[in-house]
Amino acid sequence: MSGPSSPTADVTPDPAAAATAGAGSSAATGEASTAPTDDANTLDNLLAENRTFAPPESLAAKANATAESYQQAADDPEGFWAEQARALSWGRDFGAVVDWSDRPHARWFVGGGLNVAVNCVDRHVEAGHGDRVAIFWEGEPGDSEQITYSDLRVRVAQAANALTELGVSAGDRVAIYLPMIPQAVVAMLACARLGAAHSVVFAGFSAEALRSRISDAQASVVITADGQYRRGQAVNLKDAVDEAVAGADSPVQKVLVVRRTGGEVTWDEGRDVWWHEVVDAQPEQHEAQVFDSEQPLFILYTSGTTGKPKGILHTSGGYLTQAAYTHRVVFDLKPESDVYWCTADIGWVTGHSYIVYGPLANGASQVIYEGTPNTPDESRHWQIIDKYKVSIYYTAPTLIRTFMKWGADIPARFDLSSLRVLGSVGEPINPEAWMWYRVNIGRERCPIVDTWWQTETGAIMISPLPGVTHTKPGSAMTPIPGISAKIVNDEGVPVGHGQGGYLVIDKPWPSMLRTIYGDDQRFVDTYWSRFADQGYYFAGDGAKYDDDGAIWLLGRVDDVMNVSGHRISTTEVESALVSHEAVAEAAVVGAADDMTGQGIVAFVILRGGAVDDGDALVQQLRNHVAKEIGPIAKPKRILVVPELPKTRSGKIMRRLLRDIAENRATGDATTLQDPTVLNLISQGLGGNK
Ligand code: 6R9
Repeated sequence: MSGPSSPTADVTPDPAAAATAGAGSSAATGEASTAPTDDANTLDNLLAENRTFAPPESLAAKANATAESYQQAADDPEGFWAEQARALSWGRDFGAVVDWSDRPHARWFVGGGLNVAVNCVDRHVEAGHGDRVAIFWEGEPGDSEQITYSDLRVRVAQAANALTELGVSAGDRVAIYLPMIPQAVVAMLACARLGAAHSVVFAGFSAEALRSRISDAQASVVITADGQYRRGQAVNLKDAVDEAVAGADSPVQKVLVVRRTGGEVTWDEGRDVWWHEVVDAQPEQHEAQVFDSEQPLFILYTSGTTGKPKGILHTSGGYLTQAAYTHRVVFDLKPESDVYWCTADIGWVTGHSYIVYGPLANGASQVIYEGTPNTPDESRHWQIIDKYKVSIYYTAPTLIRTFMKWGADIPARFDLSSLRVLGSVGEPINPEAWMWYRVNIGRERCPIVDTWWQTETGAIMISPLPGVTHTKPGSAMTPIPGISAKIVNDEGVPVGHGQGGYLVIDKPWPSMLRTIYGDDQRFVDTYWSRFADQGYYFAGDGAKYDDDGAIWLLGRVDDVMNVSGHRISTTEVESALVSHEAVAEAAVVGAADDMTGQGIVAFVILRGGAVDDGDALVQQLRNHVAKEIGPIAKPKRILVVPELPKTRSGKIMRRLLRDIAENRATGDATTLQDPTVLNLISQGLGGNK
């Protein structure tokens, strides 16, 4: 593993040029113990937040977690995790709980064997819960379906048989590009059942994004649909798959297509097969094999600080243990009586861990909704909660802020009395949104769990426990039992209460990523070299302890933006812009945005000869980014400038661009190679919006 002096420019903030993307930047500026100038107001506001809320007594009395578990887990972490692992069904018992001898490569539940799909489905049927509804599925146009655990068992067995017929076997990679329909869950579980790793690609991503992910994972089969419903419209999906497969540097043998919208599709006779033809005809039984605890379960691509997305690899035993455990204690799940709903898409890690693996491993009944929250109108979520008597609701701050904008009178018209626990994930939740959520959705009865974690951590790491922990609006509070995290300064030394720095995880955890698929060196460099001396995992987030030692997350300290809870790298958007013929150079920053957390602002220098015809060009560039990456990465604003501010070593000083994007006086510019460029930029912007 590389030493502390190895190049880590991709994640190590340059003290001068850092603090580009996060909401807070004490860590990034290296001023770990003092509030940074840029964000002093935000920090002061956060730390002046002293409201606390006790867990409701009725919930505390019957909670799945206890206050003692923190100490028990700290005293004997391996014993604690072994106990959590034993809540699963193992086909072959494990020996050592964790092998950390080859750090930073961990192996969990060493030598153990299990089948993840059997744990999520078959064992509930065998335990007599076959008639329990696993999925209350709600389609966007209003169609719906109830799938019991017995139904799910049959569907997964049939899909596993079909995939076998299409040539998939253990160790293969299968790309899944599907909307939020039951087949998405079935497809993931069928891969897991066969020991094949799935790579789910968000169906809102472009053909180009799908192509690069198919190539990187060397997927042999793609599972998709003819189309999907979005905001009341049926839109084609299959075309993007055809384009992606044609350009992919991977031998894709088969494309399995679910008929969802019934729209026209082009068909490749030798390659394409309909789901309803090959899956529905399969036998309803499938013999499941036991796979090693470290069998790859999935690859999920996430934005890094360099252009190429990172294929985060998760394996089986440890991942499932922590996904199931956290789902049980953080949401206080009672599988016999709760109706759980996580509003994420399965294209994101939250959908993997808290729609598919955690809830199903726990035998939960859950709602899965296909569409957007304002179709047919802005009350759709409250209608669904009322209809299915949802008791646990897990969503993202960006959506909560959208609901705030739409108005409290909309949820007020619905019976939300079934709710008992509310969750938040994806980005820091501002205290105003937290309070709005508590008052207008939770009706001041429901604890809010603000859950911090990442694609890389696989499962929740920092969160209150709803029956145990006091909560504060905007704080993720403390690491859950079994997890050890710290806030450290630039030198890796833990900071005290009231101080800020970098968030690190100082002990291995079961659902930790095992590597970056196909690029183990990047795994070591990105996460383990910043604090190599201490052996800490570097999460890339800034954080602060308040005077009670509660943790407040302050956003990214690297060049990753967080737009509506989705990670998008500045470099990725810059590369997309520069790939347009009119653009010579581009710099992208995330600027604070009331609605989406951060909005993407791009500064572009045009090539000689390119004409700045204002709005038309800007629109063209925005569409170009949407085509290259996906609509989610469309810059909110694009500013054409004559120069970009750079340091002597040629690094773009995004911090200064962020000042401009957020309409502030620009901060310290003394390390600029050419201090006059800021004037040039400001003058140039005079005519721009
Ligand atoms: C689960 C997920 C991870 C990044 C993470 C952080 C931000 C997520 C948060 C939060 C503050 C929370 N983040 N949850 N920040 N409070 N409760 O979102 O994974 O897409 O990989 O994003 O999201 O910055 O580093 P992922």
